[in-house]
Amino acid sequence: MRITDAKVIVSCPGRNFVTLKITTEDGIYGLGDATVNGRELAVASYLSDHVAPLLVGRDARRIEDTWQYLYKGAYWRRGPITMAAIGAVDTALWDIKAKSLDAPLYQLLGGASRESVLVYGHASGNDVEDTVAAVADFAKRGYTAIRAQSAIPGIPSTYGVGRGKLYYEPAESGNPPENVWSSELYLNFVPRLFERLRKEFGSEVHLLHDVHHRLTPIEAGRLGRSLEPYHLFWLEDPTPAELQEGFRLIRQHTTTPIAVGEVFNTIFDCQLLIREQLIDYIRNAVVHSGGISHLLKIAHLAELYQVRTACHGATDLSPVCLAAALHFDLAVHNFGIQEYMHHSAETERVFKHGYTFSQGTMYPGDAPGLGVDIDEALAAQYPYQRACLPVNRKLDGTMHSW
Ligand code: CS2
Ligand code: MG
Repeated sequence: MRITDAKVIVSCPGRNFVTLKITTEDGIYGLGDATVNGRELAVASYLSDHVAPLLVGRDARRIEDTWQYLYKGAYWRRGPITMAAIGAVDTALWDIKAKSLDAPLYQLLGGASRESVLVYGHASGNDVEDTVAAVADFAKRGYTAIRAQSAIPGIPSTYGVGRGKLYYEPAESGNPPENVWSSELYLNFVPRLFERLRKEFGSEVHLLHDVHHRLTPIEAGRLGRSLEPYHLFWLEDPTPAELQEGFRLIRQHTTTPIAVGEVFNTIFDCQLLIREQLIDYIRNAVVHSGGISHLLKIAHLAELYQVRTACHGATDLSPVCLAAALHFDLAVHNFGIQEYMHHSAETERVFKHGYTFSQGTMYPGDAPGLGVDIDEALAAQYPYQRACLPVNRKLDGTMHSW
């Protein structure tokens, strides 16, 4: 089954997406998401200029060999751009293989381990009561797991407070918007938010929160301990995770479950966190972590240490990535939860998919392959628009993690 074409489609239906389409001599084609928010053209060029010419003529069925060929063959290994490009190729080849066998992808990953996939939604508000109302709205929509983010009194802008009700798109056109941050104001505020949420919603609903890389390990330990009375489902990205051993400090101080990994791109970024059980959920995304093949290796390592998967699923990961994640989620034994942020109406028109949402869970569908397609003619009507993620500065102007 020779590859005859590998095409990169850059489109901006509501936000920028990079999609790889690999076609074989049999006419079967597969899709892979290659979107890295704010750095889309870097991946598009990596694919078009350096990878696509290597794919034409290769046997599309040789997924693992192609992965190793592109990973070891790059010499300069790892990193978000390289691994998103490899991830797109890998995902597209799995799509082709499943289509050629006339089976939904999850059937090739061991078959279904569950009936459907638990997902969480994103509620946010401009203050506590606004966030309570937003959580109530998601509960009404049938979500049983809800992430809650609120603006912080005294800080003019912060992560996770969406511009729309259903989804959160942080990238803005032009140069990076500048956000402002105060860990002290944040640490004093968040426990009040979750005390109020538990009072309103009781103990049943799963409540999640994303710190978004902004605390030191000891501050994260303090926050985790202060939130223990409200038994969060998880506290996400409590501290920048380049220093994996920093999480030992957090673990010493709190039993609040920890989720990390959306910015990771290989198993090496998280193998210490997993082996020492410093985290409870690993968040690598199909698109950013070398595709289905590498994500399976991460999941199987995590299974040994009772760490569960929780794939990143923000608006800036395309429906191609979400479809792949849902097949992965349905099959892996140690699945935890799937992030589900709605895409814009334009995105939904460009990417037709078979996945569905019902009562707080999702299902990938049973169409052969990923069950997702791209309308290339419609995609061409949405040209790329330069956009950047915000940057973040402390009150005194010092650069901080966004
Ligand atoms: C967030 C994302 O979904 C999440 O947990 O961390 O919104 C993240 O900020 C974006 O994907 C960045 O592009
Ligand atoms: Mg996050």
